[in-house]
Amino acid sequence: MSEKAYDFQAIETKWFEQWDRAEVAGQSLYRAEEDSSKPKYYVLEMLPYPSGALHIGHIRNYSIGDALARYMWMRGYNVLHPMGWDAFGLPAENAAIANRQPPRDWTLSNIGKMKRTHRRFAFSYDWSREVTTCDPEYYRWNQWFFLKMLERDLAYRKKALVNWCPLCATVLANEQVVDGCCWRHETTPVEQRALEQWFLRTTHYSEDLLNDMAELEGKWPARVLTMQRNWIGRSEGAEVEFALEERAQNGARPAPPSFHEFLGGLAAPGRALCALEERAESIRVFTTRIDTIYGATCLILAPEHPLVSELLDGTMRAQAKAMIDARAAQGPGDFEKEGFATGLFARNPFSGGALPVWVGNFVLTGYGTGAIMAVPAHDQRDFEFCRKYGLPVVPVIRPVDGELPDESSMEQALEIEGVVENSGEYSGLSSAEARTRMAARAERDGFGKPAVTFRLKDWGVSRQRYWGTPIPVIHCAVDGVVPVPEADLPVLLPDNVRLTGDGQSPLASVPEFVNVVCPQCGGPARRETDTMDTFVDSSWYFYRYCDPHNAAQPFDPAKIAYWFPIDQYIGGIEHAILHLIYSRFWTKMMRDIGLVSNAEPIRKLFSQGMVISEGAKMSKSRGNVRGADAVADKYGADAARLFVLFAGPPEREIDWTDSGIEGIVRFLGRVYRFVTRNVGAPGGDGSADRDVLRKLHQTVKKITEDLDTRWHFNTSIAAVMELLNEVHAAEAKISAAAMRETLRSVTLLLGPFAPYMAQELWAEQGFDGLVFKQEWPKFDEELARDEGVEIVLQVNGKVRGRMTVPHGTDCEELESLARREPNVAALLAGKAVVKVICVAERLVNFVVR
Ligand code: ANZ
Ligand code: ZN
Repeated sequence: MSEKAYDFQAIETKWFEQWDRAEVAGQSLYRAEEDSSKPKYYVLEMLPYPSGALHIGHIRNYSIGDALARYMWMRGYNVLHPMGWDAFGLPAENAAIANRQPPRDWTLSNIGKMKRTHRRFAFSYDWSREVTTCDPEYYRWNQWFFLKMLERDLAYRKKALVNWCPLCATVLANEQVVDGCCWRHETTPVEQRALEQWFLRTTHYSEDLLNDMAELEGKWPARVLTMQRNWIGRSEGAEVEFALEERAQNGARPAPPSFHEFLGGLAAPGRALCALEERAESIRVFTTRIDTIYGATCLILAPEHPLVSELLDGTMRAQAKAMIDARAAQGPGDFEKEGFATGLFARNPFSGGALPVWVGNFVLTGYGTGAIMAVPAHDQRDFEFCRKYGLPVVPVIRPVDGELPDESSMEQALEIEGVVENSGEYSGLSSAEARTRMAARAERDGFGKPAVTFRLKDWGVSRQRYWGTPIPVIHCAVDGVVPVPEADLPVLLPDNVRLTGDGQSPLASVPEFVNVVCPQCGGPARRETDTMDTFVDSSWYFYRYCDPHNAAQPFDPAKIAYWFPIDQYIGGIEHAILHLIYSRFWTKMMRDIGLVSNAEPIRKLFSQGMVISEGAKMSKSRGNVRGADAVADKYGADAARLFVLFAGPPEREIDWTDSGIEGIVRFLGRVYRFVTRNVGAPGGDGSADRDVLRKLHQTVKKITEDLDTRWHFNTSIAAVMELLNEVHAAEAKISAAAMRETLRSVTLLLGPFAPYMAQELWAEQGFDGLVFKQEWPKFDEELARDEGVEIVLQVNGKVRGRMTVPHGTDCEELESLARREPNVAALLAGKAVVKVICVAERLVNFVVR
């Protein structure tokens, strides 16, 4: 054979056409086996949103998954490697408004384009399992799951705040709120409106979601686990009930106690401060520091707290409402603490003191009980609030080896665990001990209990949008909310819906969709017009891949039992929280329905780093987006794949540079020319065989171990480059047999990373079949061991000894090692060395006088 130039276009086109013909004929090359005796391996990359084009960041994600899939095939696994489309969502709707193209058409045409790119890159997907979430065959199961959750009280409806633009007269998604204003009306502040919304009870699984993370330890990135832990946010503490004091008869409020009365109350537990009768109402607070309860100086309600509307007058209700609006407009982040006194008082069940009840903007609704006891001496937020409004600060915790701080000189809260003081019978106890005893006492006396609270909230899934899964319920004036009977699924999303963006909820304007007959009473009823959050689609799509065409169930549980859990999931860190929490929730729900037996969907998770371009995140506005097709046109798909794997460790950010990929193209050219000129060549004398084969087996060993454990694709590829350099240098001295083994192995080693090149070289060597269906090369431990090389030691040309040194030891180093050999050292003693003759890897000869 004679050397050929590397023409990636010709090579990639040739194999693409050949492989694509098989694909079109329905003989997917990468089909997972249904009934296999091989061990299974499920490798998955996060499915893309069909925005229209893949960029080089996507290519990185898929190249990692693809390398792994191909490698596992070569290692003899039955590999499942599917791909699909997260096809519902707002961009399709916006594009439709902008170009008057129906969302379905826009989405499907984008999918077509992106799939072509996927194929061109030769990603090894089993396309017979493709899942498109906007397909009724898929989303009907979203609806089915929704009904199952409704039956189990895991789906429910409640009023919740949504973003509302008064000019659009419509609900806005969070991402449509820009600096507190509507994205289309930049000077119109977004309001919060309470609408009936559907929720999924993720909080039912708070404890499970947290505890089952033990199983993921070491298999998921630590920072993802930390983010999830914080998101779930378990806090242990106690709930305590503070009885409300009765209002004075004529509506006048009792005068607040003087500070001395207040302290008197503290000092004498149980003593009533005001001679007022207690009413049944009370305020329940959640605290993690019940040990500080003698230092509580007021109670603070969230402005949304039910007592605000129950007990307060119109002026105060309006004040609370203004607080809610201001906070919503403000969004997260630091804000000035504000509050007002309600005139109500509540009794501290431990000290008996009467505490004023306030409303405060920093108390959150939906966390704990939505009310707190403020302990300004020991909680910084409370300290700031109480100082601002002149409320007393009462220290009750001292450092173990220190004094109780002096209230008047405190400049900030003393947030410590310590020894409890001024706390009646609990004085002198450690914080921890006091907490246990106080919680027990609260429980015994019926005014509280130990309690756990979670930051995790239920998942609001209602979207006032068109392009999503219709929520399968019907509203009837007689029967209320009526589930759509299972037999009537799917509730089809109507086509040809006018999307004007003028503020009308799109489905509400389709009478054929809205007007239905109530399944229970047969009377006229209205269909729900909200659609589901698209995170629903991505919460279980990977189960559907296992049985994608099942028309009777979401999937056959037996198939899940074989394939699950996913062995390796690969995706961006931006999905560390929501997508993965929802997926874990969905699995637990399906387990409780009896569909799956695994508690967790994903055994191992990998979050790849971003690809930036010229030092900046890729974005349209910067004009530095590297489209996958443009890169493949210019450099080839193999080069693009190798680049994203080679440019750095896979978890790190890498920078796209033209010079970087040009280097990769040169490397591929060298490989190609080397192999083509040596295939069938007569071969050299074999004097380099031993060294070359050692290097080859070392390389196979290194790459195998890298792929099994560390995924250092970059160092794996570097090892192939290094091997090639060495073989190149010894080219003329390699026997034909050793050359054959070397070329074959190098080809297989490249298989997972550069599939076109590998396939071409495979064929050039006269082999049949697909590279990824070949067995991964084995290495000979013995050969791979670097036992070093034996060097002959001479003095004046006479052999005086031998020594073993590492391969590649240079002459300078050889000389100094040789001088230290005892025999040589003895012979050199007292003599003048006139010359040192050194042949690397062979001998050192000292010429002496
Ligand atoms: C009294 C107290 C004294 C508190 C003290 C802390 C320190 P984590 O750990 O985050 O769960 N809290 C309770 N519900 C709240 C709500 N809805 N909005 C704002 N704050 C709330 O925090 C629990 C603590 O946060 C609770 O313990 C409560 O303040 C406050 F020296 O009670 B603590
Ligand atoms: Zn009815």
